[in-house]
Amino acid sequence: MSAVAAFDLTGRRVWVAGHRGMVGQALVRRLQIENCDLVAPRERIDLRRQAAVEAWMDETRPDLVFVAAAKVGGIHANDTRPAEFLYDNLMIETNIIEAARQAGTAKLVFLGSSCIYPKIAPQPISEDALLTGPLEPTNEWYAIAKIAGIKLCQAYRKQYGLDFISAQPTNLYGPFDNFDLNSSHVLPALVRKAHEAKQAGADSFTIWGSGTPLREFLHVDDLADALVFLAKNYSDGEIVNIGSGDEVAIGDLARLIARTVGFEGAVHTDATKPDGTPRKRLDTRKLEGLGWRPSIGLDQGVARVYQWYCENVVARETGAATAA
Ligand code: GFB
Repeated sequence: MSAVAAFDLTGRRVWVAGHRGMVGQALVRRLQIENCDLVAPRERIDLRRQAAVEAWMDETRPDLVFVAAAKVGGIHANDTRPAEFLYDNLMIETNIIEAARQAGTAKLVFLGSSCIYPKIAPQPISEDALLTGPLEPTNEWYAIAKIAGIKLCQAYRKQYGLDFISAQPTNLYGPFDNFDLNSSHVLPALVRKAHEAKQAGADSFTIWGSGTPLREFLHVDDLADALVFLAKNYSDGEIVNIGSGDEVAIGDLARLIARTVGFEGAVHTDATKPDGTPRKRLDTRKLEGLGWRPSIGLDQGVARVYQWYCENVVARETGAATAA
């Protein structure tokens, strides 16, 4: 691991691949306070198409690229759409990384995921647990694609001497998350479930699985800050974890969200749904050693997300229903 002379963002052309997603939008917000030149395609590009990605990169020649574009989803989406999670992610990352090489991109930051680590790993999970055991079956497709992306960055460093790095975030949440109950991650799903239960005057809502799995949650604004920090200050083939230390059992998360929403009923569990990995708390000592720490606690972050959900998702859905 090494920190090197800072990569100065001043005047650099920066492309956030995936700038319409939750992570991409957070990165764009964060980069707006840097003195850099953000570039983005006017029309939507299908990043799974090599020719389209190469044409865009050739035209813009960004100095710095964040690979925040990915096919993402919660446990059910991962488990039921394995081909999309493997194919789309392999294509997106391969196209961007190779096109960055061709375009002479000076620095690239690839986003992996905590699900790259073995299902059963010593906790907290340190970076060197990668490829030491079998993956969690519900998301091995996504994990294999993300591991391939990490290895591409390492291979491009080794063969071409390029400053391509990769970071592994823990479970994320924040504004512009996906609140669709079939495809979302747990936190936005429970915000919707608790809100709708309250609105309906229901006496309970139901969470998937046993409620006992532990998850660590990081607000996407903290993630974006950490990614910009790494772009500026980190240059090494070794991967870096980005976590919060905010670990909670899913049942307790449901109760925290219920309190935030003001729902006073019960929380039931549904054992027919998968639990996924029992625990995946990240060891963040490497990132802390470099000098970065998160600043948004889970209670505060959940309150902010609930407000965003009401002002955006609920407002839009209510508006659409009224207009119909
Ligand atoms: O966030 P989540 O879908 O993904 O689920 P993973 C986390 C835990 O919450 C699981 C439980 O134990 C779920 O069973 N859960 C309870 C629910 N109620 C719900 C609900 O209503 N919706 C959802 N979605 N979960 C993902 C991977 O795993 O983690 C991705 O599938 C990615 O590939 C992401 O790596 C970070 O944490 O289990």
